[in-house]
Parts: sequence; structure tokens; C-alpha cells
Amino acid sequence: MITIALSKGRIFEETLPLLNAAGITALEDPESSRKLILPTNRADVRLIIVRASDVPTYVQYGAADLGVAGKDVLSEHGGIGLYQPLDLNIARCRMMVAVRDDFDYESAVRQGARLRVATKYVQTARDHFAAKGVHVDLIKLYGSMELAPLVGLSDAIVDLVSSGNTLKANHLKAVEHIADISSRLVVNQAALKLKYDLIQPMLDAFSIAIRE
Ligand code: PRT
Ligand code: MG
Repeated sequence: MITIALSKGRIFEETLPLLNAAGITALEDPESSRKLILPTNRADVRLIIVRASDVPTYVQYGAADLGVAGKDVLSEHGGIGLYQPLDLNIARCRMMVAVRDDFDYESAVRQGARLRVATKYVQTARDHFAAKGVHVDLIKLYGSMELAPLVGLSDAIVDLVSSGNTLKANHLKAVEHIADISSRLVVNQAALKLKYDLIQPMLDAFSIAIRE
């Protein structure tokens, strides 16, 4: 049995065509089903539905053999015990620093001001500002980072941006690009060895599908 960990929403939707290319079809839709373990057309393959940030943990401990996770999530997790053979080039976005429209970020940085930065991506933010030599106080949030500068919780946020509409709607502007983000296939290292005959053909099918 092969267990594949996916999160609902964009990762699930964008992974489906790749699974199809490997001959795997989900028999239920996680958006309408309340089941957390979804059968597929193959008796030896099942999907489990977990929070996006929990995918690396399930794969690390071998509760899932494979998973799909954003580079944002993998940087925070650290990637211990995970083999990352393929960049699937899906769920693309950018990790950015953003501030209120009326905040002069450049001059705050130039003056060496200590910045309050709210983010879900504490590790990424710490590394980014340390490399720039900017002193920051990091405030850990679990979502809706865009609110923080509007109500005075922070001067800046580190968050993902795709269309830019969320920033615009909240009178924020992106001031720094930290990284381009896409999702990777992650594989449990022991599972790859023990279930090589089942997993390797899937990896081959995925890598052909993403090149097309
Ligand atoms: O929602 P939950 O708390 O369960 O977890 P999650 O938000 O991490 O999961 P999900 O499913 O929303 O995102 C899964 C993965 O998709 C992330 O880990 C990223 O790698 C990737 N991805 C791609 C994005 C976006 N694009 C994205 N735009 N993840 C989040 N966003 C959010 C962003 O945080 C911001 O609030 O969308 C908003 C900005 O979108 P725009 O289009 O308005 O710029
Ligand atoms: Mg989300």
C-alpha cells in the first residue's frame, strides 16, 4: 500500500493531473467528502488529507510514503528525513516582505530601526533579515498576516503573494522578494527503499508529466 499526503485546495487540485498521469484517480473529492482517507482507482494507493503544514511531518514519520508540500512549508519544517526528488512547479507564488502603503520601509531599514515583523514563516523571516543585517522582533501568527500592520501589531509581514489582490485590498505593498515558491514531491527515505517497485514508477510518471 502506498499512502500519499495532500492538502485540500490548490495543492490537491494541481496534483490531480499529475496523479492521473501516473494512472491514479481519486474516487472522492475532499472538498465535498468529510473522509480524511480517500480511496483511489488503485487498490494499493490511497490519499490522506492533512493540513498543508503537516504534510512533511506525516512523510517524515512514514505515516505517508509520499506527499506534496510548498517550499515555504518545507523551509519551516527543515526537511529532515525527506527525499525531495521533484519540483512539481505547481501552487506557485512568491514569499515577500510587505508593509502598509504609507510606511517608508527603505528609510526605516536605512536608519537601522528595529522592525516588528508578523509571520507564519518565522524561520524564513529570521534567515532573511539576518542575512540583510536588519534587526527584527518576530511575532508568530497562524494566518491572516495581512491584518497585522493594519491594526498596529507589526510594521511588516512576511507572507506569500500570488495575484497581489490580498495586499491591494488591504492597502499593503510588497517591498522585498524573498523567494519564488512552488511545491515539491516529498518521499519518505525508508519507504523509497522498501517500496521501490511501487514508488519509482510513480516518480517516473510525475517527472514525465511535469516536463510536458
Ligand atoms: O490554509 P491552511 O492554514 O490550512 O494552510 P495553508 O494556507 O498553508 O494552505 P493552502 O492550501 O492555502 O496553501 C498550500 C500551499 O499553496 C502553500 O504552502 C504555498 O506553497 C502555496 N500557495 C500558492 C499559496 C498561495 N499561492 C497563496 N496565495 N499559499 C497561500 N496563499 C495565500 C497567501 O498567504 C495570502 O494570504 O493567499 C493570499 C495571497 O494571495 P493573492 O492571490 O491575493 O496574492
Ligand atoms: Mg490557506
